[in-house]
Amino acid sequence: MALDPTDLFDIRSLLSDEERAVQDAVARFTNERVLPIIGDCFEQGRFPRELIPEIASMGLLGSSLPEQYGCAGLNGVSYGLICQELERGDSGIRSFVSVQSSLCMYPIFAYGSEEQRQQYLPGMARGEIIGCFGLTEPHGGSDPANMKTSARRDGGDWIINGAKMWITNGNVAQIAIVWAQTEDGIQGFIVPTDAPGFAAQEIHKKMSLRASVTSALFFDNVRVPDAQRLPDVRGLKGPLGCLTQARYGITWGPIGAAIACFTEATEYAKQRILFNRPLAANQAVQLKLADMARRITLAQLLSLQLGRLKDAGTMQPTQVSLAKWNNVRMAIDIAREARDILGGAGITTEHCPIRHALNLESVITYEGTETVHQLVVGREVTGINAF
Ligand code: TGC
Ligand code: FAD
Repeated sequence: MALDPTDLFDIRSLLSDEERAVQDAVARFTNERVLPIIGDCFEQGRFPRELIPEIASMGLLGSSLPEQYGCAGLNGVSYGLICQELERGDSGIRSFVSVQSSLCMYPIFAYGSEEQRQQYLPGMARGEIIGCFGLTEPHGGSDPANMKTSARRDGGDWIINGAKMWITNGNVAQIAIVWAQTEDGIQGFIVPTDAPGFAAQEIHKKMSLRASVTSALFFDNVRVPDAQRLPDVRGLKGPLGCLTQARYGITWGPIGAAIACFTEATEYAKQRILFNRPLAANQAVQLKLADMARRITLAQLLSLQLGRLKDAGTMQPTQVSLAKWNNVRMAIDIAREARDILGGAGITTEHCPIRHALNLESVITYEGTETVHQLVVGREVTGINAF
C-alpha cells in the first residue's frame, strides 16, 4: 500500500479520535478560508481580520484552557495540530492564534486573579477582545532581563513608561500584556490599549509575516489600577513561562509550512517536463524531495513526543528549545529548497514556498532566535551558561 508522502510514519495513527477530528476541522478551515485569500493578503500586507470570528467559533483561541472560561479544554497535542494546520496556510494566521492563546490568555489564566480570568478570558475566547504581548524592547529582544520599561507605584495605581518593539497584533489589540520592571522585579500588567499615554505604531516595509500586524508600543505615563496587575508571578519566569507555551506551539506550526512547500514542490516536479522527462525523474531532484520527507517525519515525531510530555506535565523548556530550533530550521530549509525546485515560478505568491520561506525568517527569530535555543541546549548538555 502506498504511504502518504506527508505522513510516512503514519503518525496520524498515534492520535486519538478527538485529536484527528481537531486536525481535520482546522485543515478544512485552512483549505477553504485561508488558502484562497492568503497570497493576496501577503502581497497587500493585510492581516485577514475577517477570519477572527470563525477562528473563535471553532474554539481555536485559548483552546487548551478550561471550558469554565468559555474555552475548548483541548489537550496540548490538539493545540499543536491546530498550529500545524494553520501554519500550513500561513505563519501569520498561526501567529495570531499563538499570541492570543499562549501569550495573552495563558498569563491571565496562570498568573491572573479569578476576577481577571472572568473579566477577560470568555471575551478573548470569542475573539471579541484581542490581546498583544509586550516583552521585546528596541535595544535587544534576546536579553529581556535588561528591561527598561518600568512601572512605578502611585497610590492604588501603577504608572508605566517605556517602549516595546516588534509586537504582533499591536494595532489590532484591545489589551496588551505588558512586562515592566518594578521595585519588586519584573511584573505583568493588563493594559487597555485605549488608556491615555498608550500608543501603537504599525511597522511597515516588512518582507516577512506580511499577513500579520506587527507594531511598536509606547507608554507615556500610562496609569493602570493595581487590579490590572497580574498578581501571581514576579520575575522573568513570568514572561518566559508564557514563551514556553507559545514556543511549544511553534514547534508544530512550521511542520505545516514545510508540508505545504514539500507538497507543492513534489507536484510541480512531477509535472514539469525538462530534457524530455519529468523533473522528478532526476536523481538530484528525488534526493531533495526524499530529504524533505525525512526531515518532516523527524519533526513530526519530535513534536508529537513533546506534546505527549506536555500533556503528561513533564515537558521541560530545554526540550521545547531543541524542538523549536530543529523544526523551524527544517521548515526554512525546505521552503528555500522548494522555491528553487519551482524555478522562476517560485518567486511569485502564486506558489507558496517563497511566502513560507519569507515568513519563516521571522519564525526563526521570534520566540527566541535559533542561536538562543542552541545556547539553551548547550547549557543543558555542558552545565555551563554561555549567555
Ligand atoms: P534565567 O535568568 O536563568 O531564568 C529566569 C527565571 O525564569 C525561569 N525560566 C523559565 N521558565 C519557564 N520557561 C522557560 N523557558 C524558562 N527559562 C527560564 C528560570 O527557572 C528562572 O526562574 P527563577 O524562579 O529561578 O527566577 O533566564 P535564562 O538564562 O534561562 O534566560 C536567558 C534566555 C536568553 C534563554 C532568555 O532570556 C530568553 O529566552 N531570551 C529570548 C527572549 C524571547 O524569546 N523573546 C520572545 C518575545 S515574544 C515573541 O517573540 C512573540 S512572537 C509571537 C508570534 O507572532 O508568534
Ligand atoms: P537581538 O536580540 O538584537 O539579536 C540579534 C542577533 O544576535 C540574533 O542573530 C541573535 O541570535 C544574536 N545573539 C543574541 N545573543 C547572542 C549570544 N549570546 N551569542 C550569539 N549570538 C547572539 N516580541 C514580543 O515581545 N512580542 C511579540 O508579539 C513579538 N512578535 C514579533 C513578530 C515579528 C514578526 C518579529 C520579527 C519579532 C517579534 N517579536 C515579538 C520580537 C522577537 O522576539 C525578537 O525579534 C527576538 O527575540 C530577537 O530580538 P532582537 O530582534 O532584538 O534581536
